[in-house]
Amino acid sequence: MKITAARVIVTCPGRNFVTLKIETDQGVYGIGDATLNGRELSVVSYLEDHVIPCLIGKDPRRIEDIWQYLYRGAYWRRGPVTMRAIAAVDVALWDIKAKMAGMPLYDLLGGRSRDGVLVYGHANGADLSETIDEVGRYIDMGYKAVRAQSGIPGIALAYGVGRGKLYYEPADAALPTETVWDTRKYLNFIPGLFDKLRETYGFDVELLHDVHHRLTPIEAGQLGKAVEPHKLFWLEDVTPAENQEAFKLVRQHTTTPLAVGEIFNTIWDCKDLIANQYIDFIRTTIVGTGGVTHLRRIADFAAIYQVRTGSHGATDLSPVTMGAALHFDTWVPNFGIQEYMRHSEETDAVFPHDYQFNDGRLHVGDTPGHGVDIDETLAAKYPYRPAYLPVARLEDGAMWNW
Ligand code: CS2
Ligand code: MG
Repeated sequence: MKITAARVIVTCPGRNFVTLKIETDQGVYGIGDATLNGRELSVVSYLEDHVIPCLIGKDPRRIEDIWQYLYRGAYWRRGPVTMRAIAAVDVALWDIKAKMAGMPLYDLLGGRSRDGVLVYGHANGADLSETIDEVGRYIDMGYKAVRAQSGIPGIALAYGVGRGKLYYEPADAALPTETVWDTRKYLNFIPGLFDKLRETYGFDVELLHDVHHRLTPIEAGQLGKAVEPHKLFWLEDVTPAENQEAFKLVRQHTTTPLAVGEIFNTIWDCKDLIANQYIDFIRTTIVGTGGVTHLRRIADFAAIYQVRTGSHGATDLSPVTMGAALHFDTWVPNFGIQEYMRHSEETDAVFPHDYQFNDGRLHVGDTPGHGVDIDETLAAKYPYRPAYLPVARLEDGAMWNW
């Protein structure tokens, strides 16, 4: 069996997506996602100029060998562009293998561990009262877990707010939007938000919150401590994690569960966080960390330390990643939760899929492969539009983490 062709399809049904389609001499094809929000075209070039020429003629059944070839063989290891390109190839090859086997991907991975995949939705409001109402809206839709992000008094453009309720999308402009951050205002506000949420909805619903890398370790410890009475499912990205050791300090100060990993590329980015049990949930995802082949390694390593998965699932992860992730989640023994920011109707139409939301969980179908396709005719109607993620500055103008 041979790979005969591979193509990159760029489409913008409301937001940009980069998709790889690999074709074989047996007529079976596979689809992988390579979207890197705000830096899409660099992955297109990496695939078209440097990966696809190496794939033609290779046996698509040799997933592991192709993964190692692209990882070790580049000499230049890791990084978001490389690992997304590898992920797209890897997911397309797993799709092909599962189709050839006539099995849904979760079956090929080892079979079902659970009936459905617990997901959390992203409720957001411009202020406290709107955020409370939005969380209620998600609970009414059947969600058992909801992430709450709110506008902060005195902060003009807070992370996670506005630009769409069900379809939140931060990459909003042809050049980066400038936002202003103030840690004091944020820390003064957040515990009160969770007081109100628990008072209104009780303790049965799981609540989550994303700090989006804004705090220092000791500030993160303060926040974790302040929200301990609210029993959060997790606090996410409390501080940047390039220095994994930083989480030791946070951990010393709070029992609020910690999640991190959406910008990690490999197991090396989370090795110490996991082995030292500084975190409770690892948020690496299929598209971010070299596909099913590598995510599986991270999950197995995390299982030894009772760290559970909580894969990133924002709107910039295409339905292809979501489909593959749900098969992974259906199988992986140490599953925690899956993020699920819904895609727009335009996006869903370009990527026909068989997963469905029901009673707080997503359920994969039994279509052989990962169950997601691309309608290329429709995709061609939505040309690429440059879109950047925002940047953040402090009130004195200095750059901060967005
Ligand atoms: C986020 C994302 O989903 C999340 O938890 O942190 O909204 C993130 O900002 C985007 O994926 C960036 O593209
Ligand atoms: Mg996040």
